[in-house]
Amino acid sequence: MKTSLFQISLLSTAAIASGCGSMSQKQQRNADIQKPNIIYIFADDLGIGDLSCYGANRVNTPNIDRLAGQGVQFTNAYATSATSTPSRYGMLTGMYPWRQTNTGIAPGNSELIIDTNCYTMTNMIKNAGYATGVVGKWHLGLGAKGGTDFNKKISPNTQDIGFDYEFVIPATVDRVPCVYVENGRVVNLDPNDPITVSYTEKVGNWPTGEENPELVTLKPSQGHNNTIINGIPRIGWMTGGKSALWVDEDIADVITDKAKQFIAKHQNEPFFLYMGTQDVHVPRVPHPRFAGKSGLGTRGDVILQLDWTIGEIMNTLDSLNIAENTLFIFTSDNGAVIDDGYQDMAYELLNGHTPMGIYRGGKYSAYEGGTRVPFIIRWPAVVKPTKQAAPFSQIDVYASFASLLNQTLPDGAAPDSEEHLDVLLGKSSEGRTHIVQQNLNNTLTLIKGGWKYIEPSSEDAIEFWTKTELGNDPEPQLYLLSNDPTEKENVAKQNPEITKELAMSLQNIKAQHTDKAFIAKKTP
Ligand code: NG6
Ligand code: CA
Repeated sequence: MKTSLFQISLLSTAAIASGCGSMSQKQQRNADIQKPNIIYIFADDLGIGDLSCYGANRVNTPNIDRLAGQGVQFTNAYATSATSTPSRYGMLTGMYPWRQTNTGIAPGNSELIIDTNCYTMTNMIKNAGYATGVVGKWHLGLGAKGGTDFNKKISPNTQDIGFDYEFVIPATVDRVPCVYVENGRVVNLDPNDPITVSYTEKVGNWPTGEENPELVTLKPSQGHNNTIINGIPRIGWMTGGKSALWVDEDIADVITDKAKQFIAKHQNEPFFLYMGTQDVHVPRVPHPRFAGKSGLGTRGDVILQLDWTIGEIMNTLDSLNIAENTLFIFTSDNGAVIDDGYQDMAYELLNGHTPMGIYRGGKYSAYEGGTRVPFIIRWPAVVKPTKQAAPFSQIDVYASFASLLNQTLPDGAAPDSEEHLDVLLGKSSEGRTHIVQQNLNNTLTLIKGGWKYIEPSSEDAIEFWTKTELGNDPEPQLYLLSNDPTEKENVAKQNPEITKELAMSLQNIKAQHTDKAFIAKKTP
C-alpha cells in the first residue's frame, strides 16, 4: 500500500525533527505528524487564470502565490462538475454527483441533499480523531424533505454528516435567504419575525427587482429579479428575519473570522476545516477597503478580497505556530464566469485579464474552462514545493485523505474516489488514468490518454442562457487535448475508433455503482 512508503518518510522527518528526545516524545511527534490539521478551501467560481501564480498579470494575489510557492501547485487539476452543488457533493462524498438525481444547483431552501446515511469524507476524518468544522458557502441544502424551515433548529444539518461545528451561508450569495446558519439556527433571528422563503412564488411584501427596479443598486443582466435584499435583487423570494440579514460587504470578514476562531479553538488537537468562500461568486460586493482597488471592477476587487482571506488564514496558522503540520488545500468549485447575471461591468473592465486562462468555455461548460481549476496544497512538514502536471480530480481527495489517515472505508463509501495520495503530495506524477467531468446539463466528458471525449447531448440541452459555451452538441466531440488544450478542433470524425472506445469507457463508468447500496451506512 502506498501509505507505507509515505509513512517511512514521515518517520524520518519526525526522527530528524525530534533529535535525541525521549521515545515517547518521538512517538507523540509521529502521531502528530500523521495527523496534520487539514484545511480545505473552496473558492467560488475562481478561474485558473485568476491568480498571479497561474499567470494572471492584471491582478495580483500575493498570499495565494505564497501558498503555491510553499506547496504543490497543480496545472491539470479538475473539479468534478462545472457548477457548485454537484462539485461540492462529489468532493465530500467521493461519488460522482450525476449518480444521484437531485444534485443540480440547489435553491436556498433545498433539503440536505447528502443522505445522512452516507459515510462522508467528514465522517471519515472525524473517525480519525479530528475536530471538524464547516464555515462559509455550503450549497448542499439543509433540513428535511419539503424544504428548510429556517425558524427552528434545522435538522438534518451539516452536523448530521460529520461536522462538529457549522457556520454557513445556506446556498449562494445571490439566493435567499440572506442569512447565516450556525449549528442549525439562523444567526440573530428574532422569533417574532419569522422567515418565509419560496422559490415558486412571491411571499410577503418586500420589493422585488421585477416590480421595483428603481430600488435596485445592482441591476440584473439575467434572472436575479426576485426579492431585493440590501439593494440587490436575488433569486427566490423571502420575507421576515430582518435582524438576521447579512451585510454583503462584510461577508468575507465574518466568515474569515469564524474560520480563524475555529482554528484557534482547536489548535491543540487535529482539526479539519472545510471552508467555502462566497468570493468570487455574484453578486460581487467587496468590502470598501477592496472596492476599486483592482482596477478591474468588482470582479477583480473580490479576487483581492479572496486573497486577503487566504492571507488571514495563513497568518493565523503562523501566529499559532501550527502552519508546519497543517495540510492546506486551496481550490475552486468550478471554472470562471464573467457575466453571471448582474450588470457589474465584469466584461467591460477585464482590461486584458483572462479568468479562464487559455481554456475554452467557463463555468457551466463541458470544455476545459468549466472544470479545470487552480489547485494548491501546502504541508510544510512533508511536502516539498513543486509544480504538479499530473492529472488530478477533486473526486480523489476523499480516498487520498483516507489513506493518509489510515482509515478503512465501509463497503460502498466513496465509490468513485481513487487513492492518489502521492500525486496529491507532489511525490508522484502518475495520476489518474481518466478524468470524468460534468457540465450544467449533465453532459459528461472523459479525458483519457491525451484525448478528451464529450458525449453527444440531446437538443434540449443546447440551451444558451448562461452566455457560456456549454459544449453541448448532438454529435460526439473528440479533442486531442495534449496538442489542442484549447479544444479548437473536433476530430471525432477523423478518429472513429478512438471516439468509440472513449464512448464505451464512459458507458462502463456510468454503469458502475448502480446498486443503491453504494451509499454506505455509517455503522458498517
Ligand atoms: C444560476 C445563476 C447564477 C449562479 C448559478 C449558480 C441565473 C441567471 N444564474 O442559475 O447567477 O447563481 O446559478 O452558481 O439565475 S454556482 O456556482 O453556485 O453553481
Ligand atoms: Ca461555483
